[in-house]
Amino acid sequence: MTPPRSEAPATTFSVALLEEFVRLGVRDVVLGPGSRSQALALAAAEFERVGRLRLRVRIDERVGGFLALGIAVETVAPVILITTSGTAVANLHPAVLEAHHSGVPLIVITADRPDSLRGIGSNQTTEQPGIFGSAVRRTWDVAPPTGRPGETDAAAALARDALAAATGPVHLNLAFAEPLSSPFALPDAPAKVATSIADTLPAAAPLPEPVEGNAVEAQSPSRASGDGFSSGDGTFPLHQVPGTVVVAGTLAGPRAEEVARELGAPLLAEVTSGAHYGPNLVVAYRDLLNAANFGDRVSRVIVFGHPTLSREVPALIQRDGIETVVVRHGSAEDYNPGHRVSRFVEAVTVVGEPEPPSWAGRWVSASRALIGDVDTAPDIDADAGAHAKSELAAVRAEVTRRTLVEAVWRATWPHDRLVLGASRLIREADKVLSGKRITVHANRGLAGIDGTISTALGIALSSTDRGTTRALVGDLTFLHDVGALLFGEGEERPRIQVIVGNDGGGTIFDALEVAESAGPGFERVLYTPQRAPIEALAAAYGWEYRRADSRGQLDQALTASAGPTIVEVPLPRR
Ligand SMILES: Cc1ncc(C[n+]2csc(CCOP(=O)(O)OP(=O)(O)O)c2C)c(N)n1
Ligand SMILES: [Mg+2]
Repeated sequence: MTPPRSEAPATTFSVALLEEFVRLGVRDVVLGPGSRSQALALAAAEFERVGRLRLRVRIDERVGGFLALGIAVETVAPVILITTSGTAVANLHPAVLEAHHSGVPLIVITADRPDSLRGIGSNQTTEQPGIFGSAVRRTWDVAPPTGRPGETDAAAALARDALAAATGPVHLNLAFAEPLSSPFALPDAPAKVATSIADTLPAAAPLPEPVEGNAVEAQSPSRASGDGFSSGDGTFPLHQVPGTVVVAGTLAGPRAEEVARELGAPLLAEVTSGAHYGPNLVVAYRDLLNAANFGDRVSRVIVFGHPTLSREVPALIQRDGIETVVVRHGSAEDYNPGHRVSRFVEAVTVVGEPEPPSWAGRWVSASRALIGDVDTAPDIDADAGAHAKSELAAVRAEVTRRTLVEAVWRATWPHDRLVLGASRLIREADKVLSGKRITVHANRGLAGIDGTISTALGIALSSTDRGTTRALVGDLTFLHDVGALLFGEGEERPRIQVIVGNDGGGTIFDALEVAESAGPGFERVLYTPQRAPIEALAAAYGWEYRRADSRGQLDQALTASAGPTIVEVPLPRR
């Protein structure tokens, strides 16, 4: 479709750019308000009006950045993020870094002043090209459109180039000169849209030359490569080696579980791996890696995804005599503890017979024995009165970290989504939760406590499974991203519960050795105590609020609500 002509070249260019992104299958845009980016923002609003894009508007660009990240994670497709110039751009940096380390495609479009107005103290003008350093796969700094012939083709070519480069975040810095926009309208009839990005992305065909403008190539991340990497289709054959274990970190996905089964290997899968299920799952992998006849029998480790939740896994890989094969998963850096990984491969196939079932079986039963069950199972021989009494006691019991993560896990089904914030609760979850095939996400690229509610909102807004998204976070993680609770008038309010384990500060630091010896300064600078009234915050931002003091109240709260709800769970510090 030829984009409508408009009087402002800024608008004509912006419409042509979005038109091409939409044609190629991009469906989601997140933006923050601003004057310099008005042509892009108004164009995005118009594409949404005619049903060709979904648009989310957030006033805080840090929130918008993580919201876009959550949408991209859930839809497995690139998301456009639009901001004005100045500090607005810098507010995207945390989400860009997380996207870079996790390989999440974000198309960051920042508005800027023309070159002639840069470097002379113009209002809201800083050095934007290159601001994200090597955290973006590629950067373009594009001169302002002037209305000369061929500019809309250049805009379309830029969109194609950007999408082709978006294996993680990319940065389009677009200069705009006055007039910054002019009115225009798209035809009402919705154009035929592609159903999936895979249907529309240009295949291996040669891509057009980069658009005229100043393309700043970002340093490409270093990629170690393995020796002897093999077969023509890029798949590495895994032969049977006694003592093999499969490790699955964040973003590993179901292939890790399959390979563990095909090899007959214990599956040491983190709770966020997307492979935390199946007959070979070993929940108590930390303990067993340090136990005689288990950890010391390991000879080979196959790693999927990015393991971050234990010290034992990187320690294992650094032991003498261990061979490690890492299957890449699209992140910026290869996982390589102590530089001891023997091979990096793109994919694996299992060759030959699995190990005897006793190898994985021993790990699985030892793990079950170690984890046990905190839920006191009712004794069927006991009389009815005693049974009722013990059930009542369980319902009234205080919530602990373990019962909190177990209750959230129980309440979550395949059509739901679970987002785990960084800090203690995710570690507790990883230590005790049994296998269940549900979708779990955590920002483990850099494991920041920032942006967790925003990310969860992005996931909740994009999930088409009509379930509930639950974000389980600590109190500091909640307060860090409290601005994400703001829904502007008319912005969609998804089915989401933010469950806050409130222990009054950062209790993860209590586990540091220094906690024993440090003076009173420890409380101030590490624990960072807080007593913010979460109920009042919920009221201020228009969220439903529930407080769960007991396990019974928690179970009720987790299954009760439909709209955005905060569930506060007081937790003891120790
Ligand atoms: C953006 C960012 N700042 C600081 C940190 C360091 N950090 C890790 S955990 C944590 C405390 C988290 O406290 P809370 O969310 O209450 O969880 P708790 O440990 O109490 O369960 C901090 C500050 C981080 N990971 N990310
Ligand atoms: Mg806390």
